[in-house]
Amino acid sequence: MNIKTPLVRYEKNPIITPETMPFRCYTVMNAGATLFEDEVLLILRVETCARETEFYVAKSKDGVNFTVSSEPIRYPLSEPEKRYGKAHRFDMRITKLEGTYYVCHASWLGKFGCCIGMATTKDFVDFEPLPYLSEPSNRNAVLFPEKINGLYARLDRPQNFNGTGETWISYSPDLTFWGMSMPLNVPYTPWNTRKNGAGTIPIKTEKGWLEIYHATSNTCSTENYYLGVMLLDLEDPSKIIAAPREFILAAEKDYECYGQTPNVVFTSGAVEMPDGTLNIYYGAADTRMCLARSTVNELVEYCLQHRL
Ligand code: BMA
Repeated sequence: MNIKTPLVRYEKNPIITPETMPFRCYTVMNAGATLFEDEVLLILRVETCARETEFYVAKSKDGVNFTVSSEPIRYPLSEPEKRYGKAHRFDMRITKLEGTYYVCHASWLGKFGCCIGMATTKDFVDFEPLPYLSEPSNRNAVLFPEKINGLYARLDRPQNFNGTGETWISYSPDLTFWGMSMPLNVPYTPWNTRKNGAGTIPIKTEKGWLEIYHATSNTCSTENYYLGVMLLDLEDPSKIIAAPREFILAAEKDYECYGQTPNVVFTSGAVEMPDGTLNIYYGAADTRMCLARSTVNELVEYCLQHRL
């Protein structure tokens, strides 16, 4: 397949695979991404061949060729983990806010279910967990890069009993107490009827917050993941200004269709490069890391031209 999209896949995808990692592992995927000290920094989700998950930092000057650290990050336990054991943490997102880096991720706390965990870091070596996890079932938390009307704001995706889930927004004065929760009414199209959840950190533009998200729908054999894009109101991001009907990325290349979980494209981070290119990093088939490119302007215009 060669579906037209406002994104351009990097021609040498995938950019990081289990085979190119500096140690033996099963998968490398769903990395959070940010700019740190003039380099693109990814926090990779790495599964060992025992299927245990750790986070590893990878750095790159050009956003394509990455050097992966040999040790996983040091990340102390939150209070619920001290009591019940380390959660299965996965899918890190990285937000720079007021000079500090905040990370949000899923924390699967055994029989209690999937919660949201958060931590701060200044150097991506030492991480300080916020003491408490969210209640289950929730994941795909993405912290906005600035306060909105004086409050921290985050998108997340609570899960319903039947496995479906929609993106919500919540606010907090202190990153501990969250409320004023409101679902985003992402219009249903045949590719996003099962789940949709935030992907990248929202990017502030004059026209609104630009957000690249994932969404799923079932075929007779698999749950397929897609990437979509939307523009949210600057003052009240629970209001969608534009959410084009068409996906911007579907699993169609071999490296997106074959692997641990077939037909998955899943983003947790994008970085605007000094030349204006927007590098969108995404996990493919829950097995390897890939790159697609666009620009913020192009995606904003795409949203506005294809608004419902
Ligand atoms: C979601 C998350 C992602 C994963 C995706 C596809 O629920 O767990 O980490 O990439 O499923 O398996």
